[in-house]
Amino acid sequence: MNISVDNTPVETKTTCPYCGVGCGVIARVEEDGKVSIKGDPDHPANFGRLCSKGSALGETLDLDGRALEPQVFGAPASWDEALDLVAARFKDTIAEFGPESVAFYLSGQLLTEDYYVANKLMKGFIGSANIDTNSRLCMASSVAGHKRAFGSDTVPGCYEDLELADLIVLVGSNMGWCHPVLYQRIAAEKARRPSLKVVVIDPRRTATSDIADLHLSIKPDGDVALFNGLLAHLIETGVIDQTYIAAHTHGFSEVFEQIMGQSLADLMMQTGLPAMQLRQFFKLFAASEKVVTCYSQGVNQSSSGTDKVNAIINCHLATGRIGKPGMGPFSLTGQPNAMGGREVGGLANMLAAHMDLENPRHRESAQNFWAAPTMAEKPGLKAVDMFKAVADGRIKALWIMSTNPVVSMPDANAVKAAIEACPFVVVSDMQADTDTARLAHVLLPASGWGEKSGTVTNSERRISRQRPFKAAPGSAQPDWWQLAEVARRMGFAQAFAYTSPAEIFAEHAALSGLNNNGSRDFDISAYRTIDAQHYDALSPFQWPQPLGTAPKDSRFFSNGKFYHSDGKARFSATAPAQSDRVNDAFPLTLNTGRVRDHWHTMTRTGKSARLSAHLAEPFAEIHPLDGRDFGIEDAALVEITSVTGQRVIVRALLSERQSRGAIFVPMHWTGEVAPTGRVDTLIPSNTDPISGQPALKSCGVAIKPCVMEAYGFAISATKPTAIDATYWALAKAESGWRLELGFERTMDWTAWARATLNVPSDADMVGYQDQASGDVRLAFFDGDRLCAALFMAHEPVSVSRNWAASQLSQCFAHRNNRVSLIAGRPSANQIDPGAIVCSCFSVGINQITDAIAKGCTTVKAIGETLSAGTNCGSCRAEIGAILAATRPIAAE
Ligand SMILES: Nc1nc2c(c(=O)[nH]1)N[C@H]1C(S)=C(S)[C@@H](COP(=O)(O)OP(=O)(O)OC[C@H]3O[C@@H](n4cnc5c(=O)[nH]c(N)nc54)[C@H](O)[C@@H]3O)O[C@H]1N2
Ligand SMILES: Nc1nc2c(c(=O)[nH]1)N[C@H]1C(S)=C(S)[C@@H](COP(=O)(O)OP(=O)(O)OC[C@H]3O[C@@H](n4cnc5c(=O)[nH]c(N)nc54)[C@H](O)[C@@H]3O)O[C@H]1N2
Ligand code: SF4
Ligand SMILES: [Mo]
Repeated sequence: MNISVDNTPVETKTTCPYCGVGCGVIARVEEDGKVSIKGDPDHPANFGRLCSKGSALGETLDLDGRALEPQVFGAPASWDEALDLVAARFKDTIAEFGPESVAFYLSGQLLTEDYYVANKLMKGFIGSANIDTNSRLCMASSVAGHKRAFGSDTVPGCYEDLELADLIVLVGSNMGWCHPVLYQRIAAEKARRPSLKVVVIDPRRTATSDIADLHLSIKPDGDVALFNGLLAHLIETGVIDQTYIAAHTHGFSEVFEQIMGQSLADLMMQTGLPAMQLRQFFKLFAASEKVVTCYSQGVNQSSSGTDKVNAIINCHLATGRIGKPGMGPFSLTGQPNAMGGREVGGLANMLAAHMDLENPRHRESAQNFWAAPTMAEKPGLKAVDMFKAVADGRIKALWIMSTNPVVSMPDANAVKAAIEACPFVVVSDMQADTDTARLAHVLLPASGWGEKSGTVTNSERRISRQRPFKAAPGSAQPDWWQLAEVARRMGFAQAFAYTSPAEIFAEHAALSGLNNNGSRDFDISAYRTIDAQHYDALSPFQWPQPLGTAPKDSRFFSNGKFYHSDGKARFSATAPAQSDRVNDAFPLTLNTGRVRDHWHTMTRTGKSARLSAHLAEPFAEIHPLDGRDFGIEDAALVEITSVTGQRVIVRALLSERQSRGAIFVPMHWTGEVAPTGRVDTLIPSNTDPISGQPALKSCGVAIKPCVMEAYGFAISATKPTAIDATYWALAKAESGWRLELGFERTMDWTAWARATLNVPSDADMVGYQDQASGDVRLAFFDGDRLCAALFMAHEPVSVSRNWAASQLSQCFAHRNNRVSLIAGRPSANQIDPGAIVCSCFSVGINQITDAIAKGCTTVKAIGETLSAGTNCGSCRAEIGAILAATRPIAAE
């Protein structure tokens, strides 16, 4: 903990644990123990800005649900008991069935030091490469594409390029919601320099498209065809750089053969885009020397993910637009340490320090350096295959760390069944009740953000420190410590005698320089002897930084030199995806991804009421015409099925932002908070043949209305328990919880409410029941305080959610307030904020439309009146959209 000598709280500089932008954060533990958070003005990723998730970090640090002590077969245990058991079971399994019978499944949210230790233990000491991570679901296609093109997994550019570019193309990236601070940097630059053009390529019109000069609503997986079409256009119009191609690349003629001669009609068919838009995009790209193409999961998570990456890179290589200020392909990393995981070789087909597992010289170097007894010699199982091997019994001991595969893997129920059947499962997590942690034989409590110490690397290769500012609760321990303790108990004491992350970082830095001499891109050997004090003080720096050099901001490939043995880059011939996923039985494409204010499986963002208010239940975004065709109304419940045989039930949101023939369902909802909302149960585990990354954005599904006998909404001061309903979705509210409900049969609602909402037996009940309409309204009071309320109806209930949730903190001494609560709407003197738009200041849509009616005509004016949009800015696009939609009415 950081307490200064005179006992006043001090500020700790650390890094945000969410997305790959890697913003610098200043955390301050106040005297009352609360943690206040602000952006670090000196951090080169964000210069003081934070998005809604980053700003709310202080609200996610409570102990609710935290794993506080080790558990062995469901019972509390000491660390010694737990670690001895893990080591013994792994050792015995290896002795009996060989090293390939065990596996680690890790995460891009581990710190580099955790990751380094895990990789060293598995690849050098256990002697298997069965170590894979959720980065397989995230970055694998980019890694494979980079290696194919450059001979190394290198992101060439840096964030500054976005401010130097004349054209930014965002492909399969909802940057406005998923990399918000980078998006704000672009928006600010565009406001300053309107000649900067932005093109968004995404089947949906997202918040990101709101600053786009051109939005291409591409057909799912039309990207390879589009970029091949672009390359053909660049060739035909003489925009390609023949000198660059000749001097620095190989393979152009094969690609040329493949892509030329395609008709426009064909291209229109494959991309689903009108000729005019295609021409507009091609011309813009051709005319803009300084172009950055950013891409994310709409590219990577596809059965043609690697080809998409290479089709994009081909266009940059052919024009020589790479490695120079304001230009280049730019893969946006998702997780805070997706990049760091790749540095330590955290995937099944990599070695450490960007060395190749299949290169005998590299293996030998690593083995000597580690003094390792037995090196893995062949690639291990990639995530999807790893869980298949767990299912069929080839893997008998599995350690899952910092990831929640029961929610996030495709064919999630098959993954769940595999874990359930596995003879020995260890889970290290901060939370005790995640869908995955519940299945652990041994649960190891991990210290989390704010408690642990180490480094992360962001999308622009910048390494920053995560520093602790509070003690870990219970007996939680960092992941590197857990791994090193098990390694020692397995007999590898000397190689894992670490006492601090600083020692691990120094070893990692030393390995990066080993026999390197510029032959590998990743080299941070300048830090190979760093001591604890300098590690503590380490400022963010970009790699590479070889021994004897000072930190400097850098781009790769500015000299036209790549990492294939001949120093040249490669063009790759690419093939458009086969679009055989939809058929008569499953006629719509299921697209999945993220929402603005939640992080993955919500184990942290779900703790913040502010973040939960933006979108409080799982939903499917459906085009209104598809809604009409399938008989689905806005706000109704919809049932989604797929070839996996599973069904998902979520709320329908009809929106013209969605393209026809496809629906979008977010990935965030879990068995903990909305059991019918686990969208990954629908997605079959098809993968990209090169990268092994699953196609998470394009499975065929069927939809139909899910008609319930009764619908409900509840608020409760205490966490509801044992929820018996067909559909439910639980979210945190200020002072309690909110719960959406759907029932296939009616019940005794009073009894249901008392049991589920934990109503004290002596609470006062106020309510009414209308037999004809089926409306039931019940509220329970403990003195002047509201304990719980339940609103039931035959139709989806039209109670103002955020207003109702805010009632949990109100005083109910006055009878009128009780009546208005039962009526489900505010009395005349109260304001109903409506659905929350700005989560930083909890400003709802009704307040915004009210401000518009009172004369606010710009986003800025709304900011000045309500503060909305003035902190992180993530909601500015939505405020703009509300203004646009409201203007005609306001003008009347
Ligand atoms: N708020 C928030 N931010 C996050 C995260 C989070 O959980 N929440 N997670 C982080 C992580 S780990 C990651 S990986 C990133 C992901 O960041 P993004 O990749 O930006 O996010 P996604 O929502 O997964 O998908 C991006 C877009 O791809 C589009 N898409 C789908 N299919 C296609 C296609 O065939 N072609 C094209 N061109 N586009 C397509 C989708 O419509 C979607 O809008 O976000 C990071 N940031
Ligand atoms: N349908 C669909 N599925 C997807 C995606 C998609 O777009 N669509 N995206 C995929 C992508 S890109 C990703 S990255 C994955 C993410 O999916 P997951 O990795 O499964 O999701 P998280 O919720 O981030 O899981 C992190 C877990 O680690 C815990 N944790 C946090 N900090 C620590 C720590 O320091 N140590 C330990 N031991 N535990 C910690 C958290 O409590 C949480 O349980 O989902 C993938 N799945
Ligand atoms: S953009 Fe937001 S989530 Fe991403 S690192 Fe910055 S503050 Fe964190
Ligand atoms: Mo990710």
